[in-house]
Amino acid sequence: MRNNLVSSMSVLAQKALQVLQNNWKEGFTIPCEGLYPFQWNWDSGFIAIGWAHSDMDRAKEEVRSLLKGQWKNGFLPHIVFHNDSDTYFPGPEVHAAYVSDQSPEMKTSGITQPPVLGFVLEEMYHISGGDESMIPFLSEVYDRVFKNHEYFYSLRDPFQEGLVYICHNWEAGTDNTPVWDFIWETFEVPDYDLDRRDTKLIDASHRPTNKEYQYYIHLIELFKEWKYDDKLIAQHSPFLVQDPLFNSMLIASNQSLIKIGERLGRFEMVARLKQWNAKAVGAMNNKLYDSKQKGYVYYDLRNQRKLSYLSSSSFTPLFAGIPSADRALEIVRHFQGGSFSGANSENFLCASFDPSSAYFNSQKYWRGPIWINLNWLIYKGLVKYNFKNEAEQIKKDTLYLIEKYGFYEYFEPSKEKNKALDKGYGGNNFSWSAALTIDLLTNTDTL
Ligand code: 2M8
Repeated sequence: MRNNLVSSMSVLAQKALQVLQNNWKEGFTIPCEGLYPFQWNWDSGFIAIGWAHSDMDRAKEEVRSLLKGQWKNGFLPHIVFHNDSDTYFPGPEVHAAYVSDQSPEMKTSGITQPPVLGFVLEEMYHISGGDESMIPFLSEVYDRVFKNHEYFYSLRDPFQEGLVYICHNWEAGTDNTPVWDFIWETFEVPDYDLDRRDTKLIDASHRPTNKEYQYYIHLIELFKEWKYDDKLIAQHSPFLVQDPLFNSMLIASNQSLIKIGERLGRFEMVARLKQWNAKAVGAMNNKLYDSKQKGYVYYDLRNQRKLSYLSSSSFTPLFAGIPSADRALEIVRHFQGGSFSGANSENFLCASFDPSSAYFNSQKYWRGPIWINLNWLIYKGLVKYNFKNEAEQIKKDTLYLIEKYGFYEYFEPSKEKNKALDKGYGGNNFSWSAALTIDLLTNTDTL
């Protein structure tokens, strides 16, 4: 096992590891002290990759802890509340997952997040150098991750298209991307009492507005009324979107589960994964690719319309090997003197929303700033398609920002604006920024 790589790690990697160690809470890693004090679903996936480089046992424990929150029907919640904390809103009492007859003993939320676990298992195995001692662990968790995919394809794809829907902006992970503005326009919400803690901890102008939070809470209230029943949600939820990032993560995870399943001899599951996956890749290319925008976009399933906006999510199909080589070339032009790089490379890669759009805001959460997990996914995608220069560029930009400011949650894309800054945005000592820095510094990708 290639463990304890840390002794040969750079100073930056060692600082990153220190962030993970400080955020470790006996069995799982919180994303950020105060701001996010519980276990988050896709955060834990990226964090496990970081741990895998120095402490594979912790990486395994991270995954096992997340799976403790799995529901009977295979659903994996976006937050697992192993612990108590009063620094976050909305907590377990607002989510009230217990109203569902599918929820477990453990307190969890009732919405999910991008399904990264399948490919995280493959990354962990790869980081171990294909070590035999990983096999019992992979075998232990495999069926549960498969069950999560089965849940998606049987309960989140009402027209059996191969694309699954998300029913809440928090499921996307890209909480307040301007794309959701067009969904909020389609329904009204009452005034809820908001007990926000985030805006007490972080500059409120960098976070979603209270009006947006009214929508976020309203959707949770509806789901509770429907006891988190997937059929009722599919029939009535005003938010029902086929998201390019979410489906790309599921497809990448399908592919990893296929490889791992073949190694483990789970041939029936592998056959089903292959069927789902072939349909999913076809549907991504036929339905979600926008040839005018030259990128993968969003489909509003409730209102039957394409939402043709580019965000960093639009490039994540590269990670899952979804586009053809020609299409990949078309996509990558956004990084070569295109809107994301700026005509003369004015921006660091990669803004979370199209910098040429009127909705772009370089400081506000998922409406423009750079996020390290998206950069990591795009970097890996560029490597996969052999775009060496662009892959080097995004890696260089990522490490530059981290090295200059520290392990912030998000960063300013404009090079000009960065000249006047002395920090990143959002929370500091943020776990996935640290974990993926370790991976970028020690990864074995061949460029
Ligand atoms: C952010 O989302 C949470 C809700 O899940 C929040 O703002 O309260 C997002 O950036 C999400 O992608 C991330 O998983 C979570 C924890 O880091 O924070």
